[in-house]
Amino acid sequence: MNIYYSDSHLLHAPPFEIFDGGEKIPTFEVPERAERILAALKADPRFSIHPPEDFGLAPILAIHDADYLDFLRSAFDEWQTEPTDYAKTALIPATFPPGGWRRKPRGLLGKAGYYVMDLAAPITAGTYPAALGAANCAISGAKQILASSPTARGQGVRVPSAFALCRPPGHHAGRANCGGYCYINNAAVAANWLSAHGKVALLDIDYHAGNGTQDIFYERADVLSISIHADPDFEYPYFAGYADETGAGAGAGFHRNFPLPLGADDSVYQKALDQALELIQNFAPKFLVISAGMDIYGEDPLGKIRVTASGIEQIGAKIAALGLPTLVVMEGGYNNDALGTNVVNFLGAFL
Ligand code: SP5
Ligand code: ZN
Repeated sequence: MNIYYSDSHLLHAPPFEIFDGGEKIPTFEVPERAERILAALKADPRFSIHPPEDFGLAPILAIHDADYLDFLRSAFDEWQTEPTDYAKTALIPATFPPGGWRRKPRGLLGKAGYYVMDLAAPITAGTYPAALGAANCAISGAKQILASSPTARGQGVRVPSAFALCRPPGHHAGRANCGGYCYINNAAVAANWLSAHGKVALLDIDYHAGNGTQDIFYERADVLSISIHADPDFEYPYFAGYADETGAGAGAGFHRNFPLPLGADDSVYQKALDQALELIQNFAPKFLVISAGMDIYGEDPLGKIRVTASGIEQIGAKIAALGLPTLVVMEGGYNNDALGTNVVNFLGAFL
């Protein structure tokens, strides 16, 4: 399997995030995450590591708001020019518009409150190039599964799959927002890129609801987006990911959420997965994109559901059994000791 990975993720290493209770903590979303996954993949001859191709801004601007992207590009430098009495290493706004307030201020901190969803998406000097690198990894993987998808698949021809080792992750980034460690929605960029060549299903198995992906594809019928996650009534991102959110306009019926109770185990998880996979089968997409968060793992420091290591393997096996050209895109997962093994076990199912 081809793996797409860029060292550019190292440019993004925020020194802290603000956690529940206002606690300033070292961020969970660290470069070591990608390094651990890369090491595990390198140690296994079934995987070959490739640098991404540079696709420029067009495929990103196809799903993200141009002014938002420009904010991401320029925010850190613009912030540096403002006189303040505090150190400026990581931009985190402290004022956010409540529902219905849609003014976009011209000043930097006002724009930050407008575009940033929470206190877990610090913007540092290297955030933008790192996020671009991750998006290019996702598109590179998409390009590879497109190139190796036979128009009429013969017997015994292997179904293509690829893995984009994206960091920072993407699924909380909507059309015009960052949040939850995410800046550019890598999986959505890749899914949209593939949608020019046929219908796409995007299945998000990260522990947290994929609010960004939901936002981006909510009114589209050519991309079926499905997210299985901890119930947002009790868990981040709180304001999206509910079962009754099923798409709108032309996209009515083409988004689905499967909120799970906190403490859900393998059997609860697999039941939701079976329903999601049935929806995908009925949709009959040409391509499948997986937002693969490993924070569903029972021992994850941010997760409160209890999927086991073999459960993760089984999730991979069931998804692979769909027999679709599949791009797997890395999202969350914060148990660094287990991350490499969980990713390898998940990907192994596609080989
Ligand atoms: C990509 C991804 O997995 N982003 C996750 C971002 C989560 N950010 C805030 C989490 C705060 C949740 N607090 C619950 C306490 C759990 N011990
Ligand atoms: Zn997550």
